[in-house]
Amino acid sequence: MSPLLHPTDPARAAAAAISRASGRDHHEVALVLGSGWAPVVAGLADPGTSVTVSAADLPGFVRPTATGHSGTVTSCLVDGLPVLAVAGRTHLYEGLGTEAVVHPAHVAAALGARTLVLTNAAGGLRDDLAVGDVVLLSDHLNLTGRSPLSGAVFVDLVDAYSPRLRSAAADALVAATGSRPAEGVYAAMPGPQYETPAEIRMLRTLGADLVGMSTVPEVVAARGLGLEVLAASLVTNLAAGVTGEPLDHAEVLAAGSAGAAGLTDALRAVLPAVARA
Ligand code: 8IG
Repeated sequence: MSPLLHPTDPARAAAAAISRASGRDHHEVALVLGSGWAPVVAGLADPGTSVTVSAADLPGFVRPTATGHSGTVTSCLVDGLPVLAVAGRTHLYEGLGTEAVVHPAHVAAALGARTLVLTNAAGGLRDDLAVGDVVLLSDHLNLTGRSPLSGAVFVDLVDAYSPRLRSAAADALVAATGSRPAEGVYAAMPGPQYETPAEIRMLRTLGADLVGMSTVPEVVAARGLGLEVLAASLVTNLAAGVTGEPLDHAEVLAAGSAGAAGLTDALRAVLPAVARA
């Protein structure tokens, strides 16, 4: 099916600049690294294949404001596969609009990527989730009240989180880490405040397993652009009211960094697997 959306002009310009800087005009997979995942860029690339551009030097990217988001765009090979890794996403709560939030998805499409891999840090809502777990998203609840689409752009979101890619990623993770990742439904909240305990009870009642402030706009745009999507959350906290403890952003980020070594191995296994799937 031909896509309902086409990459924006700034995304095409950014893609052209990335191709020029890297000497690669095609990137098979684009990867967006959320909080806690950014350190993996250093260990992801096949040695000597990595070219990093500051996001600030590329059209359409805005300087990230949240702590833990570095704002770099790296072209590299992962097990021979051309990958674009964007570290430092824009969030809805920054107030810069949905276009800035979904820009990496548009750049991915402009670079010819077939697959977008989105990562984030999230609060765990389900009893069997623990801090440090990687959870593959199976679906979402868009509770942001926002859409990156406007006009009569009726994007289908059944199987938005590709079952094919989830299965390939899960098998790759079993091989790389010895354990099969859980799957879960991600609820996107506008933020930037964390939830109240009553909101957490509400989210559980609604069927959410994870809660965060990102990813969903990018998924919506990516599906409109015709990209296949894989998304993964790193559980960095048990959501407010699950433990009764207050949530601290610094502690949430520290939990993210602690898991980074394992995440590099996980992504080095998953990216080629989803590209071959
Ligand atoms: I990391 O508990 C992370 N991001 N809304 N709630 C929301 N976003 C988050 C949370 C959380 N943890």
